[in-house]
Amino acid sequence: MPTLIKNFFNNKISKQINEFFKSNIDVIVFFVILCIKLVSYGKSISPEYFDSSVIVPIIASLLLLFSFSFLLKNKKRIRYLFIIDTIVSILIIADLAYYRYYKDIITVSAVRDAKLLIGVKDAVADVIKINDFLYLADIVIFIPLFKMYYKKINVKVQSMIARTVVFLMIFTIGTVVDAKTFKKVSAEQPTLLTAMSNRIYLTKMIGNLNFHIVDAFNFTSTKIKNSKKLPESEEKQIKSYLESNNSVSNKFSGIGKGKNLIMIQVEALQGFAINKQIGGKEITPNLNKWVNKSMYFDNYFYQVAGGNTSDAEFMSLNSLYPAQSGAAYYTYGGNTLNALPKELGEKGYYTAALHGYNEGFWNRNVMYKTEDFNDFFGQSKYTDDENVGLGLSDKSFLNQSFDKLQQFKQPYFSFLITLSSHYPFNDVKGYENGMDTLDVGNYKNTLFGNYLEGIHYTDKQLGDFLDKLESSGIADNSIIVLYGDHFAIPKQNINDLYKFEGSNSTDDLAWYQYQKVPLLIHFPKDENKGINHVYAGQMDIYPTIANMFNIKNSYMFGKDIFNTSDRKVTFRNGSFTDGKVFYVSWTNTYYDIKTGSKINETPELKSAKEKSSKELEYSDELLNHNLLKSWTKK
Ligand code: GP9
Ligand code: MN
Repeated sequence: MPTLIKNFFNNKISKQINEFFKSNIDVIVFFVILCIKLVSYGKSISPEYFDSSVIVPIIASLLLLFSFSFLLKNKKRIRYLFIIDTIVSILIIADLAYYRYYKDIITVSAVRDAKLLIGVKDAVADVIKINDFLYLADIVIFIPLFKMYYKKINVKVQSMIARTVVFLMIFTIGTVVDAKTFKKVSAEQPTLLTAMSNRIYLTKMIGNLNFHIVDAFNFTSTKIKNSKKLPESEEKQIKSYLESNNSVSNKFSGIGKGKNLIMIQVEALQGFAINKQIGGKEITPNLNKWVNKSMYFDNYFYQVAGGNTSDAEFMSLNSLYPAQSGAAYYTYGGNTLNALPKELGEKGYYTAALHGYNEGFWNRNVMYKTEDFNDFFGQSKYTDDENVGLGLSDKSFLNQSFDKLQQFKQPYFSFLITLSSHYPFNDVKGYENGMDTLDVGNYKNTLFGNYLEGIHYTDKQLGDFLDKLESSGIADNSIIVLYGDHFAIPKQNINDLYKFEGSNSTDDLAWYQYQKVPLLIHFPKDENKGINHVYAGQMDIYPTIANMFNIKNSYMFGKDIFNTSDRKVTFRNGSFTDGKVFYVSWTNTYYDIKTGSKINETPELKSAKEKSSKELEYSDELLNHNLLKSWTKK
């Protein structure tokens, strides 16, 4: 008897499975095909890119897409599958082409800003390969096949209830698996999903399809957020606030007139490394030498947010605050800006950005057009002859950049961004070239120790570059600005830094005091050298340069660094400091910098706090509503 029941059920189940397959063969075939296409895309963009674990999110994203097909039947369903297949296949072809050119993944904002990539149009034909069209071949073959299948075979359509159950099941599995993947990514790199800094890596983690969904989500949510029109009175308020904010000192006004401007943004150069020793050797001997020949600012803060390096660039070139979330370089790629290169360009300067890494990284290929650089020398303009860490070594980058600088028409503005001293600092190949090594003792093979070695390497390359600027006579006719982009030692490793510094306090104030990056301004013949202790930050460099080069830009939130009255550094999270008091926003606490102790809020401090958040809000409104577009119309 039990066997009879078993057989009965077995037969029933196998019959049902059979029926399920028969009536859903179209969904299954398209599912498998798209899986193959997405995996093959992953493999073909570069072997090192492909990691077999990406199959899980690929399947999850397809499950989500395909689950909806169960709600449809017959012709409607085939049409849905056909549309999905076509869209995904075209996306893959576009991604492949974009990758061949930019070594990056296409985004909605890149498509929106496509007009900025006009020079690239000619290259489109080169980057699309005949084989790519194989991604569309199945559509041509399978559509008529399925039409025939449905005509010939009498497929029993499952009931609406059965199909809804299947839909719910598949949709849930897809969502749960995707949610798990996203959770893992956010735990590893908290801002990666919103800032999308490293798109290749993100695609590797979540799959191509999920990447595009997240990207579209980010794009639309900012669009919606910004679609409200700003009341005219508020626009006026922001405008007049900025116009009155713009008080420059008379010091150094016009000192740069006719001179080149060479600006070097150094990857992860932190202030604590300057003039320090370990194992009897200076960590940054070359920069220390140049600190003594320059005007050196030892209370200069990085103010970056979700856009990291790109935020440092954005602030230094625009004196506008970074985006509330994500990276300004993505969100505001299509804005009108009065960036430093644009203003210097209008004064007859030749302007160029130089960085030996993927052109598409941080959306630089788009943003440098928006900022009006005449040229961008990215990875493809450099000979890839030596690698450290992420890519082209600082040694090779700076050597090749020096040769380029010598060819530039003067006066020029050259903006160089280094790369080798990038997290996690564990590639110290540069030492093979007979460079003096640093003995980091107990810190050997720790993140902190690796950083010291890494920044020691970059210091050497910067020293060689600066020395060449000097010996070639370029420095005599240039103002050189050098600064660090952001922290190197993350919060979780900060104790090693405290230990190294012998710092007893480990509170938020202590942490903030280690968020300084060096700023050096070198004048011809080492003029104006000396240490300046003024509290300032990355928002202030453009106003300072503007004053030195006679640029009139009334729409900057920072202040000329030589204007000593009313100094304040506001951070994206609302924290601020005026050099006497430090306000830490996440605990709503004020510290007296001198004594290190907490102090109560006074009406003055409260209004300073409110002013900082007002400023951040104004900057957001200005960018979200692209106010500079109408304000700068001639
Ligand atoms: C790469 C680089 C690194 O182009 O500038 O950016 P980061 O990860 O430091 O923000
Ligand atoms: Mn960086």
